[in-house]
Amino acid sequence: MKSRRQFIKISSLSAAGLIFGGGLLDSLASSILKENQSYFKGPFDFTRTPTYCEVCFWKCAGWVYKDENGRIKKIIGNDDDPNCNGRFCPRGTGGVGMHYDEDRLKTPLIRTEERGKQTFREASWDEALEYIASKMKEIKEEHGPECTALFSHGSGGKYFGKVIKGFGSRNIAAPSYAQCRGPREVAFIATYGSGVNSPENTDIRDTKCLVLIGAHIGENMHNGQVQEMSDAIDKGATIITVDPRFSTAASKSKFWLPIKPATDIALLLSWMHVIISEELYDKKYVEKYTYGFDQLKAHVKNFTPEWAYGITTIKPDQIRETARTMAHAAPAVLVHPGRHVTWYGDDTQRLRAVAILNALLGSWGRRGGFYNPDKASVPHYHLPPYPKPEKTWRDAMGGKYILADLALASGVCDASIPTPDLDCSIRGWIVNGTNLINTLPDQKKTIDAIQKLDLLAVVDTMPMEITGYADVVLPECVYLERYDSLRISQGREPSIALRMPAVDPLYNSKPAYWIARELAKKLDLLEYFPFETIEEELDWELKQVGSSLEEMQKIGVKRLEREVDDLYFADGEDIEFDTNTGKIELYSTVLEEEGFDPIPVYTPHPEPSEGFYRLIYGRAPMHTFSRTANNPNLTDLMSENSVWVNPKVAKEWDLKNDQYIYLENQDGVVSDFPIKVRVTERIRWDSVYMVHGFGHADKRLKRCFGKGVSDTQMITNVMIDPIMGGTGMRGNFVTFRFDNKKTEV
Ligand SMILES: Nc1nc2c(c(=O)[nH]1)N[C@H]1C(S)=C(S)[C@@H](COP(=O)(O)OP(=O)(O)OC[C@H]3O[C@@H](n4cnc5c(=O)[nH]c(N)nc54)[C@H](O)[C@@H]3O)O[C@H]1N2
Ligand SMILES: Nc1nc2c(c(=O)[nH]1)N[C@H]1C(S)=C(S)[C@@H](COP(=O)(O)OP(=O)(O)OC[C@H]3O[C@@H](n4cnc5c(=O)[nH]c(N)nc54)[C@H](O)[C@@H]3O)O[C@H]1N2
Ligand code: SF4
Ligand SMILES: [Mo]
Repeated sequence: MKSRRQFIKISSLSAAGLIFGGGLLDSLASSILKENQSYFKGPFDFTRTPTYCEVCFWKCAGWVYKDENGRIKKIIGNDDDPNCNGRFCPRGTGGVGMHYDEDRLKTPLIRTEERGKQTFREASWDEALEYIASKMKEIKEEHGPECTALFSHGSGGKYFGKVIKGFGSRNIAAPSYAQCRGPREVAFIATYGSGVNSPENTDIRDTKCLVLIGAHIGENMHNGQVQEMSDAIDKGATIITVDPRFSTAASKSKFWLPIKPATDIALLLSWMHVIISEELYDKKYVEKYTYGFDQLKAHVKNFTPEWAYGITTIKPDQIRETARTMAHAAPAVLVHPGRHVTWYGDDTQRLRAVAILNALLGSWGRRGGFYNPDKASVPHYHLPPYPKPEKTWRDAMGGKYILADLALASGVCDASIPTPDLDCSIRGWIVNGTNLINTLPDQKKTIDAIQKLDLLAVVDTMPMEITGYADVVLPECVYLERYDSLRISQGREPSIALRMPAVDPLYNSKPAYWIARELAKKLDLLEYFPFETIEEELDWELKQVGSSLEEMQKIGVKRLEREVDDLYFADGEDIEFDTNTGKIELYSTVLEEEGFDPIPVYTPHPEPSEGFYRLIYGRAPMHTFSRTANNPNLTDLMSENSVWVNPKVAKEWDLKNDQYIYLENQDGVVSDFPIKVRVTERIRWDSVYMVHGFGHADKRLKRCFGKGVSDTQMITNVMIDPIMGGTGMRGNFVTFRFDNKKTEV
C-alpha cells in the first residue's frame, strides 16, 4: 500500500543537517565557507565564460564574469547574440542570485516516515537514483513502461527525455504548451501550416503598426521583442493596445482599447468587417495566397463596430479608426499573436481570428509583419531507436484534442487519475524544472493525481511546492554551474549558443546530464548516452557544424548564414502552404473536418456576479513565474504582488492603498495569504489584476514565503479548449475578504 503523500515543508530538517550531512559534503562545505579561498576548481580558468540565461525561455546568451577569487560578479549580454543584442533584462542580470540563494536544494532527499509523520531524509545520489530506478522497474513490470511520464520545462529536459523514451514512454509534457502558447500554435498551423514558435517570428523591428491584443510586451520582458518594440516606436510605429488594464505597453500606445475581458473575438471579427467592407484588405495577397475569402466575407458581414460596441465596450469610431490605421500600415503591420494565450477556452478560435486578420492585411511573410525564421540544423549522434510504447496519455483523452501538436501537461495529469472507463493510468512522474503545483490550474486535481502515483521524483534547484510532494528530490546545480544542451534558436538568421559552467556546483548538486545518465545506467539504458560526459557530446555536435567546444568556449555564440534568402516572400512569389488546400486557410478545412467552427464565432462567457471581479494576471518585469520568487537580487526589486483595484470599486469596499486583504473566489477558496491593495485607474472596474508567481507556501523559501497571493490558488474554474485541450484560466472571479477564516457552509 502506498501512503498518501503529505506536503512536506523541507524546513522540518535543520539547515545545518541539509548542508553538512555526509562526509563528501563536509569537505565541499568547508571550502565554501573559507571566505578568502576560492571554491572554483574547474579546468575552465577564464575570466569570463559563456552561458545562456535560464531565468526565462528567451535564452539570451551572455558572459559570466568572476573576480580573482572565482566568485561570480556579474552576467552581461553577448553582443553577438541575436536574442539579446548584448543586453540582458533585469531578471537575467539578477540570475546570479540563483547561484547565491542560500535556500537552494543541497542534497538528494527521500521521503520517509518517522513516528507516523512524513519527513525527508538525506540520501546519497546512488541511493536516491536506485530508489527511482527500482520504482520505475516495478511500474514497468506491473503496468508497462508507458505508465511513466516526464514533465519538464528547462534545459535538462533533453536528457531526461532520452531516459523516459528509452524506457518506453512518450508521455513528455511541459506547462508551456497547454497552459501557455498551445492554442496559438494550433491556430497558426491551421491557418498558415506553420506555428509561431519561440522566439516568435514577429518582425517588430520593421513594423509600422503593432497591435497588442492581450500581449503585454514591456512587462512581459522577452528581451528581443522589448528592444525591437522600443526601436519601432523610435522609428514612428503606431502601437494599438487592447487590454482591460493600462499596461506599460498601453502607456506607449497611440490607442488604448480597454476591452471588456473575454470579448476579444468580437473585436477581431469587427475589425475584419471594417477591413473587408471598406475594401482595405490586401487584394492581391488574399487572392493569390488564401482560401475561403468569400465565406469569411459572408461570415463577418453583420459584425459591425456597432454590434461589437455592445459586447466589447469599445466605441465604434475607435474600432473603425484602428482598423484603418492597421490597413494603412499594411503589410508592415503586426497583430501580435501573444504567447500566454490560454484564457477563456475558446483560445484557438481567438488566435485563429488573429491569424486571419494578419492574412487580410498581408502581413505573414512580409517585412514588418512575420518573417520566415531559420534555425541551425545540428546533427545528433545516431542512437538506437526508442521502443514504441503501446499507449500514451492520448489514449486517456477519449479521442479528444487530436489537433494538439505537443503533449498536454494537464492531459498527462488527467491520465494519472484512474477512471473506470479509461485504462491509461500513469503511475510514475519525473518532474524537472516545473513547479506544477503553481503552474497547472486546479491545484486540487494536480494534488489528487500526485496522490495516485507510485513514484514522484522531482529535479529542481529550489524547495518549491512541487518538491514538497515528492518521494525523491534531486538537487540540480544552477545554470551557472553546468553545461547544457546547445541553444539552437530560430531567428532571422540561425545561431547556436553554449552554456558552460562558470563555477563548480555548490553543495551536493549535480547537472541534468550527469543525473540522467546515472539513472540511465541503473535502468540499463546507457546505449542512449554513448558519451560519458556532456563535453564530449557537445564537441561531437559542434564539429558537425564546423565548430568545436573549444571555439564555442571562447565565443559563446555562433551566427550562421541563412542558406536561402527567403526572409520575406518575394513579389508575386508562388508559395505552397502546409495546409490541406496549400493556401492560407481563412476558412479552416481541418477544423471543419474535426467538427469545429471553420471560421471563428463569438460566444459570450459567464460574467462575475455582484460583488465579484474577474481575476486577470500577468507578468512583472523583474520576475519570471515562481522561479525567481526567492531570488535575493530580484526580491530586492519586488518582494510581493499587489491586487489592482479600480477606484470606484475601492470606494464601494472602502479599500485603501497598501491595505492588506484576502481574496475569495467563486468556489469559496480563500487565499492562504493576504495581498496589498493598489487602487488605480489603470484597471477596469469589472476586473482585478495581479502578477503571477507569488504567495509561496513553503517556509524554506525564506524570502518569499507568504508574500502576496498565488493566482493559481484562485484558479479553480478551468475552461478547456475543445480543439486542443488548453486550460483557460481567466474565467475566475474573486471578492474581497478582511480575514481568512473559513466560512461555514
Ligand atoms: N496561474 C497561472 N498559471 C500559469 C501561468 C500564469 O500566468 N498564471 N503561466 C503559464 C505559463 S505562460 C507558463 S510558460 C508556465 C510556466 O510554468 P513553469 O515552467 O512550471 O514555471 P515556474 O513556476 O517558474 O517553475 C519552474 C521550476 O523550475 C525550477 N528551476 C529553476 N531553474 C532550474 C534549473 O536550472 N533546473 C531545474 N531542474 N529546475 C529549475 C524552479 O525552482 C521552479 O520550481 O506556467 C503557466 N501557468
Ligand atoms: N518579466 C517576465 N516576462 C515574461 C515572463 C515572466 O514570467 N516574466 N514569462 C514569459 C512567458 S512564458 C510568457 S507565456 C509571456 C506571457 O506574456 P504575454 O503573452 O505578453 O501576456 P499574458 O501574460 O498572457 O497577458 C497578460 C495581459 O493580458 C491582459 N488581459 C487579461 N484579460 C484580457 C482579455 O480578456 N483581453 C485582453 N485583450 N487582454 C487581457 C492583462 O491585463 C495583461 O496585461 O511572458 C514571457 N515574458
Ligand atoms: S529575457 Fe531576461 S530572463 Fe529571459 S533569457 Fe533574456 S536575460 Fe534571461
Ligand atoms: Mo509561457
